[in-house]
Amino acid sequence: DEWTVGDAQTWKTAIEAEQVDKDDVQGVANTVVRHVTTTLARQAGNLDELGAYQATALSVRDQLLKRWNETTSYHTKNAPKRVYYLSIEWLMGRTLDNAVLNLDMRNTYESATQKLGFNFEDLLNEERDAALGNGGLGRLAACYIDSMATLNLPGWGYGLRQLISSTGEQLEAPDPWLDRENPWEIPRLDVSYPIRFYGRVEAIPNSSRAIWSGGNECLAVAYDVPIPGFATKNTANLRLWAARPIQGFDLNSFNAGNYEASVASSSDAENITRVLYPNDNMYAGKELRLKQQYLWCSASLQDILRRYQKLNLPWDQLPDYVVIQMNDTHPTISIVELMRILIDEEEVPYDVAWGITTKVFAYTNHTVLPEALEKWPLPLFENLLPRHLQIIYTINMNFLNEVAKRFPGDMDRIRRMSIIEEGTPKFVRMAHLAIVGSFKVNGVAALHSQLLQSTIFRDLKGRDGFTNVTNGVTPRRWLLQCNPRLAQLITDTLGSEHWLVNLKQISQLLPMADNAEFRHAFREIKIENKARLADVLHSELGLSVDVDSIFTCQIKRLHEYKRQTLNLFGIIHRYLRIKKATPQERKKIAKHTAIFAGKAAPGYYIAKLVIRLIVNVAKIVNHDPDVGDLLRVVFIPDYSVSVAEVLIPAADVSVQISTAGTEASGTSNMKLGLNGALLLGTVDGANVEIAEDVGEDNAFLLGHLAADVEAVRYSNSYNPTSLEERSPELAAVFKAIEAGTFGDGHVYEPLLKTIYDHDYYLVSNDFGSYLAAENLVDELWADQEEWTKKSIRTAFAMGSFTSDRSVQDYADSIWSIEPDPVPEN
Ligand code: B1H
Repeated sequence: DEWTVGDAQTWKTAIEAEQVDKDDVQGVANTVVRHVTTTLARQAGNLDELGAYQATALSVRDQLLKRWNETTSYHTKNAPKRVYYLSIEWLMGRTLDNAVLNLDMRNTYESATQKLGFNFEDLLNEERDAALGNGGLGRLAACYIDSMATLNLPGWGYGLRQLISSTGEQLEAPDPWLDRENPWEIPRLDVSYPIRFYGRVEAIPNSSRAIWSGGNECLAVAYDVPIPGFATKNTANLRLWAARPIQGFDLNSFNAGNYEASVASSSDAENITRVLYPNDNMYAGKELRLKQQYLWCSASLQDILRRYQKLNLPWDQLPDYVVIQMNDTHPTISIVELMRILIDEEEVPYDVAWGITTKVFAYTNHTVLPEALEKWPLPLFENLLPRHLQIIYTINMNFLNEVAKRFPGDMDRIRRMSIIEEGTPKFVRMAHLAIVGSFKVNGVAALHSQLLQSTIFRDLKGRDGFTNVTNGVTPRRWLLQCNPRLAQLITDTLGSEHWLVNLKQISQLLPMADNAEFRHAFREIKIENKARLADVLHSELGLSVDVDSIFTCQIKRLHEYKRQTLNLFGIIHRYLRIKKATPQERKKIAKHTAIFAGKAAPGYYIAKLVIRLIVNVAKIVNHDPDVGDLLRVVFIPDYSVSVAEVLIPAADVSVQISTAGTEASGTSNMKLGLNGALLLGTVDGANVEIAEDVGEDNAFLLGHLAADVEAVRYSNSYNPTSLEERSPELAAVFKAIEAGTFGDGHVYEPLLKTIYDHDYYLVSNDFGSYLAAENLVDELWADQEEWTKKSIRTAFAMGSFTSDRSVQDYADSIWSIEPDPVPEN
């Protein structure tokens, strides 16, 4: 057996000696203390909570790595077809709690750390979030790799190891999340690949090959993050790449006394992967970003191909062993990189290489917003990746020839479909390249996938090339971990924990909506979660909120299309109503706590203004004696996965009010629904499927439909009516803002002007409908039993929105891969 060196029995005994039984509290304590004394070189007397967290994390990591080793060696021997999920963002959040839950060792670790003198919850709070992402797209990747491991699907994730994420309004300094040792990543200094930028290309006569040389080279070095599945030995791997200089430290410069020069090449290279671009749904054509994308894609492909080459099979069988899922267009250059490696380095003929490549890649689109679609200025692209541009020209020529055959003389169609956009400068359209190079393209919710085919990609892929895979979220983090009491109630009522890997089963609990005792238990849990959030708001922000008020939650990136404004203007409308009401009338007004959380991209001026207005409205409303406890407005700074874990279980209402046709899916709608929040939303993204499953009686739908948006938008621009005519209520709200009710009235002019003028996102057109839906919310709240029924019906109708279902859909309809569980010995 090639996997054995030396004496097999010695190895086996040594590995088994490290084994800790999952219920063995003393055994776990031993491993924690071993890390305290020998890894951290500390003792009981000088161990603070951070140290105790680190030692605990290292002990858990040992458990994960054992399983990781077993998984990789088993899969190496078995050589199943694997999926590689390429995502430039991985919004993982914290790991410790999730890991001990997946290992079924939470109680054991809780007891062991307790016995060592620490409170486990406090240790959990020492961990920094791994925030290698901005919003839904990055968090989706994190949920998917959790499900891949849980479903025993052979697969790895590939990403970039960004050191800092540039953030929005709230944190002025970038967030250096890696300034402490990160116990969850394993540097693999031996796994590295050379990456070239710039340089020149020489054609090789009488072949499609070329030699790309010169320019700059650096190294991509691997860092591995083990990803445990729930209740399985299978442990997936997330491999993150960091840029390093190829020669490292320049000793000659150092010895010559030039210290700066000796480290310059080193820090230049390291800068390539240093920052996470902070945009969400917004393309910013920066050269450094294209460098990041190429480094990540090239390193991942070299890694994947090296693994394949160990099988000693011909290249044309690659698609039987490898499928690469592209999370949006950010990894599209990997299509061209595979072509380049096959043609230039492996001497595979062009047509054969193209046949292989187009059986390996699949592309997920996450947005129809034009400002988010990647298109690289051709001169920038050509300068950085000259050989890749040549290959793109060939791909495009072959593609357009086919189009011309199918639609003779249709030059306009050819112009629309081309991978190269004409103009000065020209652009490389990455979505077109991704579609042409993939065997499957999918959208992320039913409505979104329809819109892709009927609008932005109408011309590009007919037939069976398009499909839908509706997004999902992992119920381990988004229910078991964040809402342990609700999870326990479900387990107790169903009599098993199996729902955690088969979420459909919670639908068996739907009839419990009619059980008064169950409703009581369910409501108590919601109130307890609200109280936990209220405590945090009080201690962190000095704010008191009433747990008997309706907690409405809009938690997502700040973006005009998501319409935090609609919510905010609704709050101002409510405030004006309270101010006008008599004390008698006030008694009838439902109490609201409006919670916002989310970041704005640093350069997104209007989004920053919205945050400013929310914060200033909060300052006035929260301290106005006329308001009393009828209304609170909360903006939570530094939104993160960990903050979401506290907010989501406490929400009564899930606010999902994007302009119809703009939000591809949304995923906070799923997390909030699963935790019993009623949907207050537009007919957009996955809201459509959620409303269908929970039943329209149990949700509050509002606003214009996607099919009508274009006409209303057109009319806003070309047959303009006054705001007063479109919405008298909104006109009154604007007057209050302009009068300086919330301070610096003139500051908000640019924000208000977007709505006065074109109102591209239909805020004024949907405002009346929004207020009407809110009135229904308030009415229902007055009947707590009815409310709880709908809340229960919502939570237990969410069985489809698990990432296990999504990933299974991908495995069946796109990846064609099978589970390959590591045998229990
Ligand atoms: C989503 C993005 C996105 N769609 C470009 N598109 C980015 C686009 O840095 N960039 O250039 C970053 C992010 N993110 C979101 O994906 C959608 O808006 C959500 O509706 C969806 O739920 C989520 C996951 O599919």
